[in-house]
Order: sequence, then C-alpha cells, then structure tokens
Amino acid sequence: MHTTSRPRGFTLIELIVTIAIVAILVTVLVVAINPAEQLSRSRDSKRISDLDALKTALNLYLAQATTTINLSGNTPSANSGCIFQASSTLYLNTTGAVATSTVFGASTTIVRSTTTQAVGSTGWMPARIDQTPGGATVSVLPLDPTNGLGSGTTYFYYYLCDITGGVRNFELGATLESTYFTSDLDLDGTDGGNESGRYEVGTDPALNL
Ligand SMILES: [Ca+2]
Ligand SMILES: [Ca+2]
Ligand SMILES: [Ca+2]
Repeated sequence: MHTTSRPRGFTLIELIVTIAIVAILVTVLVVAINPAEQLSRSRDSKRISDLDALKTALNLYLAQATTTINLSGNTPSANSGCIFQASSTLYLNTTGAVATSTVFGASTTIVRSTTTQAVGSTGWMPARIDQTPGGATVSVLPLDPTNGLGSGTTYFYYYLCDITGGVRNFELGATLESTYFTSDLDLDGTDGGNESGRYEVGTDPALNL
C-alpha cells in the first residue's frame, strides 16, 4: 500500500506559541533600542554640532576681523555690553519668556529672545560674524531641534558675550537631554563650564560669563 504525505498547516497551539515568541522578541528589541533615548541622542548630537559650528564661526571672526569687533550687534547700548560694557549679556533663540532666574541666576540680563536666524546684527546671536573677511562660515543661525521657531523655555540655545580688560569673550550653550550625552559621556559635566546639564563652549576660560 502506498501512502502519500501532504503538507499540513500549523496547529492553533503552534500559532499561539509563535506569536508569543515574536511578541517577546519585539519587546526585547524595543527595550534594547529605546527609541525615545535614540531620538534624544540625535537631538543632542545636533545641539553639539550646531554650537561647535557657531563657536568656529565666532573664533574665525575674532581672529580675522578687520573692523571693530562687534559681538553684540549694531547698536551698542547699556544692555548690549560686548563692545563697551563689562557686564555680560544674554541672547536666547526662543521667543519664550525664559525666567532669568532659570538661566544663570537672576542677575543676568536677557537682551534678546528671538528665533531670527539671520547671520548678523538681527539674528538671535548678533555678533557681526557676517563681517568676517571672506564671509561667515555659517550661512544661517541654527535653532534648537526641540524648540525650532517656537517659544519653548526648556530647550533653547543661548549666547553670552562680555569684555573685560579689553578682552572680548563669548559663550554658547544648550540644554542636553539624552542619557548617553549627560550620563554615559557626561559631556555637560566635562565641558569646562560652570553648569552641569548644559553643554557649554566658548572663549571664556571658565565659561561662566
Ligand atoms: Ca552630566
Ligand atoms: Ca556644562
Ligand atoms: Ca556657563
């Protein structure tokens, strides 16, 4: 007698077990990859590269400027201290009303809070890097990836400048959010600045303008 075998389908039990295994694998994968942390990390990467690019542009301007160095825009006044005043001034790339007490202490004067990205006196970072011989190395001022053109008061970029004893200094910073950059690498704590939680770069020796 000749028997023929024909392919059989999955039993219900086999299907349930397979689905359960796939579900467990997906869960393990999601936990391992941690999408939220990945997004935070990618936003932090942008913050770090944005500030480093601005720092490079400012350093080039300081080194090569042939006109009077102007770190605070066109119209020096009592509050735009990076030409004539010793006190530091603070510029933010958000239209939000950030409380001065949450940014470097209440004594700091916020002189500009805008998302204008123009390179030059009207941008949120008003140093005249547009007057760098050969042009600025950035064509547009970057914005914090979370805040963008918004009014957020948690995530934003800031810029500070001052002049002390004829020496002009600047500082740039951003608040970081990812575990990778704030804990694993501790970039905010090892940047030489005076604030943990923020990534700080600039020419001021202690980054505490
Ligand atoms: Ca840290
Ligand atoms: Ca820091
Ligand atoms: Ca600082």
